[in-house]
Amino acid sequence: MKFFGLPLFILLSFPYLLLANLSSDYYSKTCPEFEQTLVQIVTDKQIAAPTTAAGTLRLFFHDCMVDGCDASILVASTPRKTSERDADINRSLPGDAFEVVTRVKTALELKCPNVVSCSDILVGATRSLITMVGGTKVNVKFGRKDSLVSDMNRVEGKLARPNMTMDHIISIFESSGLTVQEMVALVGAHTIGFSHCKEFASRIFNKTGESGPVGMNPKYAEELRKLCANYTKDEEMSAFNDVFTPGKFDNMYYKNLKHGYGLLQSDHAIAFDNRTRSLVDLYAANETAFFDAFAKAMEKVSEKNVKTGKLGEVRRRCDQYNDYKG
Ligand code: HEM
Ligand SMILES: *[C@@H]1O[C@H](CO)[C@@H](O)[C@H](O)[C@H]1NC(C)=O
Ligand SMILES: *[C@@H]1O[C@H](CO)[C@@H](O)[C@H](O)[C@H]1NC(C)=O
Ligand SMILES: *[C@@H]1O[C@H](CO)[C@@H](O)[C@H](O)[C@H]1NC(C)=O
Ligand SMILES: *[C@@H]1O[C@H](CO)[C@@H](O)[C@H](O)[C@H]1NC(C)=O
Ligand SMILES: *[C@@H]1O[C@H](CO)[C@@H](O)[C@H](O)[C@H]1NC(C)=O
Ligand SMILES: *[C@@H]1O[C@H](CO)[C@@H](O)[C@H](O)[C@H]1NC(C)=O
Ligand SMILES: CC(=O)N[C@H]1CO[C@H](CO)[C@@H](O)[C@@H]1O
Repeated sequence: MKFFGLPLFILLSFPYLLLANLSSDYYSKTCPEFEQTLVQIVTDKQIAAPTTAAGTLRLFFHDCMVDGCDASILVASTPRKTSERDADINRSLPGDAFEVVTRVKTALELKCPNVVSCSDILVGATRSLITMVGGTKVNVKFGRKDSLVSDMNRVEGKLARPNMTMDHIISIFESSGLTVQEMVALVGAHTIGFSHCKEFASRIFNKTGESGPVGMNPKYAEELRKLCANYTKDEEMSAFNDVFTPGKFDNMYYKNLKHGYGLLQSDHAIAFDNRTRSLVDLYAANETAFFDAFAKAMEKVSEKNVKTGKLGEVRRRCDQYNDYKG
């Protein structure tokens, strides 16, 4: 039976084009080498550049919070349009994370051209890197398409900043459909990686509270002041987010917060706000509880709002739309 020349079953299945339709074995027939190639390249990269894991996890989060995981953050700006990755908040996203995605994409284009999306590569790489640095297994699915849009102006208000109030931060997560509990679990990502001095300078240089600057452990604050002494001249100066186990994905982040070793104002605040404190206590006491909550929340972030079917494309180059004309 035909209707305007289209088989009826295509019309009837149209609503499914609008629904996320992801699966764990999405590429098993179209690109059987997908998993093995991705894991190999990501592993090599992490060994050569150990900051890759944290950088990639942050890149994943920033991509997915703005219109779903769709690789919109990977698109380069053009003279006519400033893309997401050049929004102010993205300026410190690290080159290693972009590079690991590009390397996987280049390898996969040789093995199965035009099949694997850049957004799936970023999600898969993030999943593998988390376990590589000691973290939990996250069961991510595949089948996302890459966005046809990337706009700097779509970023504002979708990502929290360290100097925001807890009300504001919670409302940002809630407007993305994430609960307070999911927020506290996700911020546990700050168990790895680092922050530039300017992100916490006002805590260590300006305000002084009872036990050191704004609740910070005084010795810790002193060390940070030394480390960041020149930060206005040298913008690269940074400190580990988790001062005790900086490269390991564990629950040390939450333990730190209780004792004034939270680096960002927002980190410190979640250990003392009524709505979040009991969750921080739970994750500090029970790493399994943290890992379970983190994995569930990350799976949710990786699936919400994604584009499948005709709502996106499989980009040939992660930094350009396929119809890019220069
Ligand atoms: C309250 C919400 C959050 C705020 C205010 C926040 C803010 C920040 C800031 C300011 C930095 C330092 C960036 C730099 O100086 O280069 C940072 C780093 C980082 N953030 Fe967050 N973040 C939040 C939540 C998250 C979440 C939910 C994730 C992931 C699930 C995440 C993952 C990371 C990672 C891995 C780094 C280290 C990046 C690196 O070492 O290159 N953050 N965050
Ligand atoms: C959705 O997934 C199912 C099961 O894998 C598949 O049969 C169907 O063709 C998919 N639909 C679309 C629109 O991708
Ligand atoms: C928070 O930080 C941003 C950028 O770092 C700055 O533009 C803004 O004025 C700050 N807000 C407050 C309330 O300090
Ligand atoms: C400290 O406060 C002063 C005045 O409010 C401001 O000009 C300066 O930039 C602040 N310094 C830091 C490190 O935040
Ligand atoms: C800061 O800069 C001064 C002069 O440029 C230099 O003597 C000092 O060693 C620097 N300190 C740090 C911690 O980099
Ligand atoms: C926390 O909750 C208690 C009791 O509900 C209340 O008295 C207190 O003001 C709250 N503190 C903050 C910082 O909201
Ligand atoms: C830690 O959390 C896990 C997962 O929620 C739970 O099964 C376990 O009983 C908890 N352990 C303790 C000691 O409370
Ligand atoms: C990694 C990356 O693309 N960073 C860009 C973020 O934005 C600044 C400012 O526009 C660019 O210079 C960086 O290249």
